[in-house]
Amino acid sequence: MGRAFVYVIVGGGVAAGYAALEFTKRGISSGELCIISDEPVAPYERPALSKGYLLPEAPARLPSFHTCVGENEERQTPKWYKERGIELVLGTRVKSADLKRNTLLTSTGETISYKFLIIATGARALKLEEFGVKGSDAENVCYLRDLADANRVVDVMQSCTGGNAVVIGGGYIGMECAASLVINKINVTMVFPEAHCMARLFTPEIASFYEGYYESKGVKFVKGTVLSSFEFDSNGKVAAVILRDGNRLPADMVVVGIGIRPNTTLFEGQLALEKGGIKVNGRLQASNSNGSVYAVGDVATFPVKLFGETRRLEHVDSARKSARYAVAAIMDPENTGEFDYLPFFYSRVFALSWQFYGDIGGEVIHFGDFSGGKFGAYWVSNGHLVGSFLEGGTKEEYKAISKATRLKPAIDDLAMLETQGLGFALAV
Ligand code: FAD
Ligand code: NAD
Ligand code: ISD
Repeated sequence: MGRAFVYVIVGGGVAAGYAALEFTKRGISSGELCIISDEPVAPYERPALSKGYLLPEAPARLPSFHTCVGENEERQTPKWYKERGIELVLGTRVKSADLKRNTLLTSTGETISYKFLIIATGARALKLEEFGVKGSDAENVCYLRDLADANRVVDVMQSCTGGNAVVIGGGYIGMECAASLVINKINVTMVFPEAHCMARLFTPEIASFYEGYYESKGVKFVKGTVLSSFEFDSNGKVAAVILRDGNRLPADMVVVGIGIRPNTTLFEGQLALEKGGIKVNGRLQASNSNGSVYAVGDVATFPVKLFGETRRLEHVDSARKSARYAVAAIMDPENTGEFDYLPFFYSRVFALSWQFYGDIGGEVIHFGDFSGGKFGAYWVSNGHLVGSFLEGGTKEEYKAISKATRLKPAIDDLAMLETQGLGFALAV
C-alpha cells in the first residue's frame, strides 16, 4: 500500500503548521501536500501549553490555538486542511525513512513517497531516567511537551490544590510551569543544579529579579543541587523528592523540565548531524539529499548569518520562520535568498513579559529599573551589539531592540551604552 505526494512534512507541530500556511499562500493543488504526525490533533501553538492551557479560569483549549493564530494568521483546524486538499495523517508515526528512495514507512504500514521532504520532527523531553533517576511513570510526575502531557498536568494539578509541587529544572518549562502552578494555588519549590534560574540566557542580575518576584509569590528555590531519587507511597505515587544534598521535599506532584533532545533518530546515518540536530545549509537543505530534504524548527541546525555560526534553536519564532522560509526556498528558489534569521526568544509569566533578540556572549551592560520597573541588558562582543533583553517593554520598544540588534552597531563606549540604556536602541 502506498501513496505519492509532491511535498511531505514529517512532524505535525508548530513548524508543520506554518509550512502548510506558506504552501497554501504560494499555491498548491489538492493532493500535493501531506503532513504526517504522531500527535492525534492538527498542528497547534505549543507555547500555549505552559501558559493559557494551565489557567484555572477560562483555559485555552483547542481549536482556539491551532496554528497559525500565534502570528495572527488563519486558524488551521482539520477542516482548513481538508478544504485545501492537504492530507493530514494524524496519530501516525513515521517509523523509518529511506532517503535514497524518497520514501517513508508509517506505523500503519503505509509507504509514502515524496519529491520534497520537510523534516519537522521537533524534539522530545529528556527523561529523569537518562540521568539515572527512576519514577517518571508515577501518576503524579509530569513532563510537558505535547497536549497529552498538558492534560496530565491539568488533571494532576486539579487533584492537589493547596498541596506541594516540586518543579525539577530552572529553565523555560520550570519557570513557566512554576508560575502556572502558583496561579492554581499550589505551593511550589523549584530545584535546579545551577546558581540561578534560566542559566542558559539570564545573567545573575536578571535572574535575581525573577527569583525575587517568584519568591514574592511564595515560590521557594533550591539551587545548586539535583534530585537523587523519589520516595513513593503505597500506591506508587511520588510522596517526596530526595535531593543529592540529602534534603527531602514532600511532594503531591512533580513537574520535570530538564531539557530536550531533537528527534533525529529516523535520519541518523543518512544525514549529517551537528549540535544535536540535522545540519542544514543556508537554504535549510540537509546534506546528501540532492536538494530534496529540508529540516526546520527545533530539529534543524542552521547557519545564523548574522553571527557566522550554526545554531539549533528551540523557540517558536525560529520554528515558524524556518518553516515558511523552507517552503519559499522549495517553491520559488530563484527569488529566495539564504535564510537570514535574527534569533528571538520570549516568555510570559504572572504579569511579567520579556523578549530577547540576538546572541549572548562578550560583555553585558544592564540598564533600567531592576526593582520592578522596566529593565534590560545588552550583550557586546568584539565591539558590536550582539544581543538585547528587555522586561516590560512596549511593542515599539521591543521593535527597537530587535532592530538595533539586527544592525549590530559598533559600541565604542560601554559606559555610555549603560547611561543611554533603552534610549540607545530607540535612537538607532
Ligand atoms: P514541535 O512543535 O515539537 O513538533 C514536532 C512534531 O513532530 C510533533 O507533532 C511530534 O509529535 C512530531 N513527530 C516527531 N517525530 C515524529 C515521527 N517519527 N513521526 C510522526 N510525527 C513525529 N518557544 C517560544 O519561543 N516561546 C514560548 O513561549 C514557548 N513555550 C513553549 C511551551 C512548551 C510547553 C513547550 C513544550 C515549548 C515551548 N516553546 C516556546 C518552544 C516551541 O514550542 C518549539 O520551539 C516549537 O514547538 C518547535 O516547533 P517544531 O515544529 O520544530 O517541533
Ligand atoms: P531548558 O533547556 O530551558 O532548561 C533545562 C533545565 O533543566 C536547566 O535550566 C537546568 O536547570 C535543568 N537541569 C538539567 N539537567 C538537570 C538534572 N539532571 N536535574 C535537574 N535539573 C536539570 O529546557 P526545558 O525548561 O525543559 O524546556 C524544554 C524546551 O521547551 C526547550 O527547548 C525550551 O526552549 C522550550 N520552551 C520554551 C519556552 C519559551 O521559549 N518561552 C517555554 C517553554 C518551553
Ligand atoms: O527521533 C526520535 C527519538 O530520538 C525519539 O525518542 O523520535 C523519538 C520520539 O521522541 C518522537 O516523538
